[in-house]
Amino acid sequence: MKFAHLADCHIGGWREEELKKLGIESFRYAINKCIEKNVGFVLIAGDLFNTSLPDITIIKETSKILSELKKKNIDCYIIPGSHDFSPSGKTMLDVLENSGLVKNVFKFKNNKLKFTEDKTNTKITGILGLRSGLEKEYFQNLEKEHLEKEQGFKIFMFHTLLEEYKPKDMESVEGESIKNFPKNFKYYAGGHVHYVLEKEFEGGKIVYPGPLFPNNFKELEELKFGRFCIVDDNLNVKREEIKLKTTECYFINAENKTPEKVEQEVLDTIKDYQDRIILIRVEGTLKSGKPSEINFRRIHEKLKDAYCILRNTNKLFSKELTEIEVDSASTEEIEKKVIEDSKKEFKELGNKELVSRLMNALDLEKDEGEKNSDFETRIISSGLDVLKI
Ligand SMILES: [Mn+2]
Repeated sequence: MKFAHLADCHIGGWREEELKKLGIESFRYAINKCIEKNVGFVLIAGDLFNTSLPDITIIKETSKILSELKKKNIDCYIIPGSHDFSPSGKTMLDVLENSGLVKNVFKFKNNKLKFTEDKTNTKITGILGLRSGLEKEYFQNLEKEHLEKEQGFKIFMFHTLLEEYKPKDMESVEGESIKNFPKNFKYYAGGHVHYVLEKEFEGGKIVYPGPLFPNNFKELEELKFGRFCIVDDNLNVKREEIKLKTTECYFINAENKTPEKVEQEVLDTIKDYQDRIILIRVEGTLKSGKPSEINFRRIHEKLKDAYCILRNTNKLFSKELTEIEVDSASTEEIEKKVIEDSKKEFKELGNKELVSRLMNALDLEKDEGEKNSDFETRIISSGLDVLKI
């Protein structure tokens, strides 16, 4: 018996259409592979979708792909992840479950978890993931004895950061200790932490497969492509790599250079870009001018045969803007100080009051179920109102 373990598919993520498409294509690839390899069942350890109420086309495609599994009589078991819930607790996964495409194995009542048994006699259960690690409460109250005593090949699914195995960039985040997990399971199918891990635990294995497709710039940089696992009943974990496109990463040091020089350096450095995902990270403090003066439109035109170009300029600064010292405490005070110190930067806007009013007008939260495009329109018109345009 073999089974597949996927996690963090984040279908519908990415703003760029090309990458959104790769997200869903990675899911299609993985499910086809599961069918081809004749797995007994499929596990998805949280974050199937990127948002609780994904776009209708995303739901349509996803359910079509899942129905291929169903046709082959391969069951798909899920737990909801931190991205799968709206603030009021709604999730699209309920729709998929009601239509018989997936089975949610998080069945928790009176501090007890129930097992779901697959036709391969595998017994599966698990605890969902919530935002900010709020699933902690379930782990604390969980009665483990009956879970540990249950006989047979058992799988525990979770969507939680493990205190004992934190990746470097999550060291300050509080996780859940593996000590609070029920023991005597053969396989612990993890999700949530977008990295690859495999550890022995009490005669079983704890595995994070990594995201099915990288979900942001940094993940694309580090992981390059998505992946999942196929596991056999001897707990041999085979990593399946989903290389639909080649990702090329470029680092450009902008320290003490002009925007024109940086632009030229980007163009001179990037050679192989045909049909590839190109990541450009530019860092440093410019000798003169502003980051916005680097003509990325020209770069995009020159590299138009790339599959997709992404840039990261989070650590690119101009001299004028780097040296604002703020020691005030409240957000309002910090904003006031920054506005005061940078007023020559936005002299086009007129006065300071206008800048703070504009900041307030743009400080809107997306409503539950509001479409991205509607949200954008609302923000833009709110800003235009202030500017009286
Ligand atoms: Mn995730």
